[in-house]
Amino acid sequence: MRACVADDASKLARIVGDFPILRERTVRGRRLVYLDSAATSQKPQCVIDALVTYYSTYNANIHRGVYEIAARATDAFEDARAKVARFVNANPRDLVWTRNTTEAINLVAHSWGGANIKPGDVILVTQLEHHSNLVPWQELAAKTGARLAYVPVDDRGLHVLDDLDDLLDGVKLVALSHVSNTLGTIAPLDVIVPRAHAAGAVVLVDGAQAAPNMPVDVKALDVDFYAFSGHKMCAPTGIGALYGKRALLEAMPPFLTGGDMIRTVTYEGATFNDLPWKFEAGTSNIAGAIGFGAAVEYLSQIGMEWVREHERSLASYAFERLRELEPRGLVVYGPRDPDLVADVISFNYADIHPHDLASILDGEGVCIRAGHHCTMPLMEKMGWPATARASFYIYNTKQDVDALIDALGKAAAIFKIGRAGVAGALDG
Ligand code: 7TS
Repeated sequence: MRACVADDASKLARIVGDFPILRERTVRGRRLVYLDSAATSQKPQCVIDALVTYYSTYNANIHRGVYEIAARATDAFEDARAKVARFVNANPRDLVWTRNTTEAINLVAHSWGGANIKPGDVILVTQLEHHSNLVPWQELAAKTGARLAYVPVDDRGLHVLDDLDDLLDGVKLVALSHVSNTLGTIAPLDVIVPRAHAAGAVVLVDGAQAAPNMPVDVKALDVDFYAFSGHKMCAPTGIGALYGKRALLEAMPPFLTGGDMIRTVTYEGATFNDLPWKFEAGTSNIAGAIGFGAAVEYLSQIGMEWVREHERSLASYAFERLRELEPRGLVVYGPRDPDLVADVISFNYADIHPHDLASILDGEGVCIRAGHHCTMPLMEKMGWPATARASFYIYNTKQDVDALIDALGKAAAIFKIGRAGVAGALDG
């Protein structure tokens, strides 16, 4: 297996070299410039190797076989859990494998929510949630007769906390994203979590965009639940995790039932397994979990402080370069401050539709996302039909930002964007 990371001055070049798709892939003869890691990250060779090694040398089901490769698969699966738990400073018993963040949140909504949310209860979310941290609560509220309330965000996408104590009055659950996938806003958890607890609420944090990009310590954050996805942090798709405080997880009924999550079954009924397996019904994504373990090991070698600093400096450079296009109608949304945002920058360019922009950029080998980013209520509140979004990760460079700016220049030429940012008014 190739060593993944060097900690010398050429660290970034070595990181890029760890990703075969970035090393080898071209798009229409151009270098692949991947600026869509908020959707899913690329995978380093060590993660690919971990999958290949599992499938080619010890593929077997877990928690049941007595033979050697089954024992090895079980050890690797549980070892991966320990690695992912350590990555967020959790005890492995408190870390449940899920398919992704969405499933982790649904697990809490069905299990904890079903047992604890009653008619008239209030669930507090924010105005910038991804649909995955909104629709499960809307459904739970509709089923139980509870109500949703919203922490507002201002025009820059920053949380408005002036009325937080009023909003928290009588709230049972606060569910919010650590980092917004549309605007990059980092939530002030240090303010919200203690005040939510003081008001008697349980706090669930959607960490899909935070766990990949910054150090996360669930104990220091003192959150009750923390959900995240492997695929946004170098791991395969189809594997995610839910951290929960032990007492809450112990008290929760199973989400799905069937094999692996039971202790005993009779014709009359069943008793359930210990944590975390009580929540892992059926054959798990064994390869995915092993790949997730390899991914967090890789990220830990790089260092999450370095990841945060690297993305801060890329964001800072991108804000500076994008500002050059502002006289021609480029608008950057969100806080526009590298200290307040994580991995994403949303923007629009004059009156070019973001989907057209994304297609033109694709022609230049630059991958960005366009659309509502699964935050339709936020887009409606802000009055944006859609935005273009560039997102950065460990392997992106300032050259990638330059490639984005050059490609935006091509789009401006195609749409004849003039100085005032008006299509058809090209002024050279
Ligand atoms: N929460 C946030 C904040 C997200 O950004 C996403 C995915 C999810 C939840 C759901 O994650 P999943 O792994 O369960 O799908 N966000 C995006 C995105 O911004 N572009 O594609 C997926």
